[in-house]
Amino acid sequence: MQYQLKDNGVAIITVERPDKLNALNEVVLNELSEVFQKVNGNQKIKGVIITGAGDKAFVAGADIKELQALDEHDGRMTSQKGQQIFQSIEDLRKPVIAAVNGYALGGGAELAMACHLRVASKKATFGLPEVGLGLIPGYGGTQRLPQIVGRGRALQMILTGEPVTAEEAHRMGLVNEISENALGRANELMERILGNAPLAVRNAIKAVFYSGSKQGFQVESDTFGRLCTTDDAHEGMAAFLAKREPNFKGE
Ligand code: CO8
Repeated sequence: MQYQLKDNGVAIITVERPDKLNALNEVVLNELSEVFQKVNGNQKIKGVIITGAGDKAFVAGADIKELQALDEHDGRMTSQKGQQIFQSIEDLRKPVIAAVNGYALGGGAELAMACHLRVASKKATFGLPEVGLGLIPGYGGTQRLPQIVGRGRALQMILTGEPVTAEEAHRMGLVNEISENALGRANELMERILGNAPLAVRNAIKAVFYSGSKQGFQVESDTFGRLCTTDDAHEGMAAFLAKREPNFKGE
């Protein structure tokens, strides 16, 4: 895995196992876990972009060779471990964008789904082929995909195991945008997001993840109220009324 922190506070994480199309083995999963713990605790990091090394794959899934050796207990534990790591990505209160540059299959599609936004290259494909291996998605795919694209489309992908093209994924809302240069576009989107008030961005991510739950509206209004008292909200509204650019400090 490669990790780069840019001057603008954006961390670029590149899953790199080129000979295996960046498939997630235990080593790579552990690296992902560690890097997201660091990202969470590092104030200098404002946002994260995840991509895959090379021009063929984002991540072609969990490593099938490792899956082959699992018994019931280890299978459950491995699934739970991956779920926790991916949950820590979704729970990060800094924007996380997947720049999907090729195959996003199985655990790779699930990794992309745990990110807040997905930008795909034209040749990207998304699929959950696990049923063809006698398995089901185990890193959150049965839960996140229906939330993103609806139950019918999710079941079609999960039950047929057939991949969808970037265009199809875009049509069904699985990817936000398609671009000739997914990483470049992910960087542009990140810049745009980071130009907004940091506390507002952070809390917007949090509030959106309560959508569909009973507390969602309460979380929204409580959060709205708290943000009303921040310096950045005072600055943002004053700047609008004075017809000038805001200068946000994240306070
Ligand atoms: N695991 C291990 N090795 C892989 C994987 C993978 N997921 N994907 C590709 N590779 C390896 C190939 O075995 C090959 O290795 P080698 O050169 O040593 O033979 C190398 O990468 C290149 O792959 P191909 O030669 O197959 O490349 P092609 O261009 O011909 O095909 C494909 C590309 C279509 C992407 C093909 O490689 C493929 O179908 N890969 C498997 C995709 C897949 O089924 N992914 C889902 C895996 S299961 C999963 O992700 C479960 C997640 C939940 C786990 C829960 C924990 C318990």
